[in-house]
Amino acid sequence: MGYRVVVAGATGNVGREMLAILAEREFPIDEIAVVASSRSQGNQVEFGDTGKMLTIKNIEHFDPTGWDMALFAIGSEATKIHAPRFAAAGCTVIDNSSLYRMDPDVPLIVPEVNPEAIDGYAKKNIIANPNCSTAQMVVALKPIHDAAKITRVVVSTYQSVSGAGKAGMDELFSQSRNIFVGDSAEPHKFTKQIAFNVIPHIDSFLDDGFTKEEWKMVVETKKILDPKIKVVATCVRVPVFVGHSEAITIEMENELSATDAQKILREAPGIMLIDKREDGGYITPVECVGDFATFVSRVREDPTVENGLVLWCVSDNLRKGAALNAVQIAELLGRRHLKKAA
Ligand code: 11C
Repeated sequence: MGYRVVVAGATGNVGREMLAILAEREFPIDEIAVVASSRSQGNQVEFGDTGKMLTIKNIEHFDPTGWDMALFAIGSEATKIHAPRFAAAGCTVIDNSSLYRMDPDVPLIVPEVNPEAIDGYAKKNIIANPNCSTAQMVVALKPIHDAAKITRVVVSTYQSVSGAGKAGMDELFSQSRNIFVGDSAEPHKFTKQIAFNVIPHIDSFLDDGFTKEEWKMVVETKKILDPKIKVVATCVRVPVFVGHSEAITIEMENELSATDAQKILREAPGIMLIDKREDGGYITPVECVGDFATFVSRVREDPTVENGLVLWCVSDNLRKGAALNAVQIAELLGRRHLKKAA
């Protein structure tokens, strides 16, 4: 016996990936419903590559009673309206927005890192999925933290335009083309030209000069991995369609050589170590698209501190950073709590 599953926001980048990954991983489903705003009502989406077409229903009129779980990818405003309604009807919400991530009554889960935290989900019947740049970083940090106790992390990100939705991808495509043919490269979605450029600004600015994206990496890492770890981030948008990259500098309480770190990372769940120390012996974002793994390359010792490592981490932001992590949470919820499927 399988689950009755709802995907909310099935027309967006993340919602489409959720459907694809549910199908790819053969998540046990008895019935699936796709819901979105009234604008998309009646449109059809394919359930992954199964050939099965699903008709989108209006979320406003959808009754979640009797549905086991809903994967939400609809943004914070719509989530605020619908997540409590679904949760109260007994349908567990796995939410990809930032709305509930720091709520103490809502677990923020990366299954490779803090699976046990899901046990508190029943307080609100909502489970939060982290920001994409946090998710891949904590997967890479977890085995190193277990081995040598991380005290401080300095991270610079190189984030793809798909993190800003389809409009971000369209802007990179049209600006690149326009620049080639001599047309206007005026920005609309981003604050500056993104084609052939990089922008050190993701999400809104806070009073201390950091951006909200940078703040999320700090507070979400503390909630998922360890509240004692100090994190400072610089988040940058780069002209890449899919795949976020991160240069991560780590300080630890105990010594851990680069060779030992490589060994630990090679064995760690969710990680693919590609680290050959030769031309091309590392991963780049175009190579990780469509993959489930968090890739780690260029592991080396930091000679400027007593116990330090530096590494390069790349993952498909629409998968591990969003849809895959949400489906892994659904699998974890099923295994630990619902126990319905065989
Ligand atoms: C980006 N990380 O790349 C953002 C997208 O809090 O879930 C995801 C924002 C979030 O723009």
